[in-house]
Amino acid sequence: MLKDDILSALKESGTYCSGQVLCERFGVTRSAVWKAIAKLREEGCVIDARPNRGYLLREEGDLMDGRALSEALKENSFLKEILFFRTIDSTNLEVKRRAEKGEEGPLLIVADEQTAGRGRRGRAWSSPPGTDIFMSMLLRPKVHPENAAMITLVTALAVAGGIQAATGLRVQIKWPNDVVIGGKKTCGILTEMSTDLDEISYVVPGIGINVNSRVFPEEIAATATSLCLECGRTVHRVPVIAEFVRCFERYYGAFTETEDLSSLREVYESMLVNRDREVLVLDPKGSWRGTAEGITDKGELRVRRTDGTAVCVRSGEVSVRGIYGYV
Ligand code: BTX
Repeated sequence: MLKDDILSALKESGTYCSGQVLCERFGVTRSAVWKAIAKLREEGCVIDARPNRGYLLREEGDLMDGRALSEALKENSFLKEILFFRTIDSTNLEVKRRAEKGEEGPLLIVADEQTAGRGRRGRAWSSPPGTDIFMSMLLRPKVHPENAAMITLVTALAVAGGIQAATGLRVQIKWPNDVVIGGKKTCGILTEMSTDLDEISYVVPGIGINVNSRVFPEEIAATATSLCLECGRTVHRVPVIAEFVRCFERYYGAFTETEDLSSLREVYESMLVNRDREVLVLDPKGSWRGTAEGITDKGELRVRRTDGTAVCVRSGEVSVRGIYGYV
């Protein structure tokens, strides 16, 4: 892409680069160069333009492309394939289309923008271009379908671990699968599954991480945050993805070995934002309050009711809220 070539040329030069030189080097018109510069600015690059001197790259922003992703993940032995899309309807939909055609996986699809990003239960996931991470994996685990819901918790753990490793931020998990920083949502996970008789055909964990978004649609502005807002600087997406994959490989391996979370429970609980907090359990049969104590080996939330009895709450059947708000 011309804009990627121009960015490389500006980086190489380190000083002002004339528009004429760029036109000649890439065999394009001045207006094509100008359009590419405008696109780079849209993606967060800070570029000075001066008459007679040309363009100077002051700040790189965060560009993501397939080359950078493959390079960052070249040591990984878990994923058989990594694909990058500049724009797509939904990475979950693309993985499912490929799974239905018989692709084996493990496959990772990453997109810079989604035009139909999906949340759970038909909700939407805000997916603007140039700033955040939208990715999905194709997995074909040999576990009982009943245990597949735990993959969502494994994914949340890997996202939390990946963000922590890449940024140093203190990350927490709102059971079962929201990754939160400072009490606000920075990641959502949508896991979809297809079964064939009593066996899993495939599982698709889809992950949206707010990385460099600075403003959010009004309806989520109070509950959403991003890595950039929390760190106070632009965060590069590729290292976050690479650290996530590293963590995921380890945690997923531990899960598939025992088909439960026995070896991950401790680390999950250490990140659990609900732990020892009062929660409101939104059971369709009637909401009730209690104190969250931790999770079980099957990934249920252990909640102590006010009458002293302990109840294990399953994800998918109920949701949990903090009694004063989102967490
Ligand atoms: P969820 O149902 O838990 O969350 C959706 C709700 O979260 C929305 O109704 C809205 O209130 C809020 N929300 C929407 N966008 C954002 C955002 N960017 N940050 C914080 N809050 C938001 C969570 O569903 C599952 C999201 C999975 C998204 C990934 S992206 C890659 C993959 N492809 C795809 O289409 N979905 C997944």
